[in-house]
Amino acid sequence: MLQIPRGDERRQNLIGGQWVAPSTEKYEPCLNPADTREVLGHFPRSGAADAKAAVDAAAKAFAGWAATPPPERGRVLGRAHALLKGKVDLLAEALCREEGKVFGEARGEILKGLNLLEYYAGEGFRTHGKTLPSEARSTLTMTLRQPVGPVALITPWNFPFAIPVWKTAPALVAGCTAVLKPASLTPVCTHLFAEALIEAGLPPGVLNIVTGAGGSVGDALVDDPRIRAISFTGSNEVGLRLYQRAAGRGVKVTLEMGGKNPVVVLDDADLDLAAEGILQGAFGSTGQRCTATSRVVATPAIVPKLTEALVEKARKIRVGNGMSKDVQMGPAVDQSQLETDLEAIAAARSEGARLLCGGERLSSEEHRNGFFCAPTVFDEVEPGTRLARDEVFGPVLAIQSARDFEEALALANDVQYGLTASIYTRDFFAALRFVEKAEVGMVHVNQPTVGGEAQLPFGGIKATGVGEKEMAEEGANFFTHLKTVWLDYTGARRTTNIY
Ligand code: UN1
Repeated sequence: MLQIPRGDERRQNLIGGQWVAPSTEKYEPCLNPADTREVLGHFPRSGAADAKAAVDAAAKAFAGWAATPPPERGRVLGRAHALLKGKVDLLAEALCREEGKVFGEARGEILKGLNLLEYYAGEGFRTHGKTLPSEARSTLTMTLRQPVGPVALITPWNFPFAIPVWKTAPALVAGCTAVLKPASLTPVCTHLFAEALIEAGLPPGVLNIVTGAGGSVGDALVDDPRIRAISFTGSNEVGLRLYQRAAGRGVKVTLEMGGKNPVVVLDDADLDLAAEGILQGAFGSTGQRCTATSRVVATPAIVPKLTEALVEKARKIRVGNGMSKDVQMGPAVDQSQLETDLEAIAAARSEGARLLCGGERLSSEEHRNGFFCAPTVFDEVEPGTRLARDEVFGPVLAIQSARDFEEALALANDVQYGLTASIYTRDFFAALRFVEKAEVGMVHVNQPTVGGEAQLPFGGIKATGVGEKEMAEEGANFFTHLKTVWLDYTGARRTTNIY
């Protein structure tokens, strides 16, 4: 029976199929960032000993789970999907209240997580290697996919349901056991997901959950010699530190980190379509999305009208508690993220960008108990300034002008990140040239920069991504290694030298 935790409720870590108290005996409250008087339970602030106990459980469960036929592993995910499908509104409410995104967006995230569960449930039937020809006669050569072992999954606060699902489901269907560390700020949806998996018949120890700080729990997981792969989504700073630690042990890592995603708008674009898409990308999820639109690069004939439309619409966005029906944008996730947003705004002003709307914390009666920043738009954002290059992870949009398509493309690529990019144009040739030349892992034409689909590989290049893409077949492949097999059925001494 899934329920959103009550304020005074204590949740525990999931280790070896049991909910157990942390060795530290410490807990921290999960607060609603739209109204911090609202508490969604208290969650363990665990330590390294709890991480170790979780790895013990994952290591113990590995042989049995790896030997379970893949279709059977997939069926567990399928049953969890069936259970959660009837709970979309409850899950969306939990998500809205723990992370702050508005109810409609929260619902969208839950549905996306469910699509991923559905997809990976079927992947149990499709996990495959290849048969390939051999140089030798009467020899069958092929590859087998085998689970790498127990793995660590470290997830961020901004997609508290979809990202835990998109790492856990492929790991489990691939035959790995896992220790999942959700972000300390947003553990609720992860717990509800785990409860559904248990009810669906997931054997003890196959998925373990430990909440706590990255510095203690995360590092203990990354350093544990039994953890054979690590999947991380979060900041560049943490991701790269984790990568260095993991490199010392030579284990597989996939990192999905920052973005500074541009939307290029050419003179011939459909203005309304472009404005809508940009607003959705920039202010949806309060801009707290690695795929968020943080830059607009537009050519001369469309810049004035586009800017006017964006500012007019941004001013009208209703900001507030995402559980209220007419609210369109929620809060920053916590005080620290709000400060980051306000610092980025101050830096942009001091570097000469022109503030067109927003730019401040909202502090009226309905905003007083949350971390609300107004939707903010700047133009005259010079290349090389912080707002042109650094990820904010908040509702702050930078508009830049470009002479023509070539300059727009150059500006679009002029950042360290490479997650996603979009172009609005009716010019087929410009669109395809952008698809070819945009230095990103995912590109959209006449669409916002955000989003992803279960069956489509997700991830970035340059400073955004390391390792295999997530979701789709690639997402499950990361959790396997490929074994190459020669089966010789000549029954005689070999004459062909295959070496
Ligand atoms: C989306 O845009 O729907 O952390 C997904 C993030 C990304 C997920 C974005 N890993 O924002």
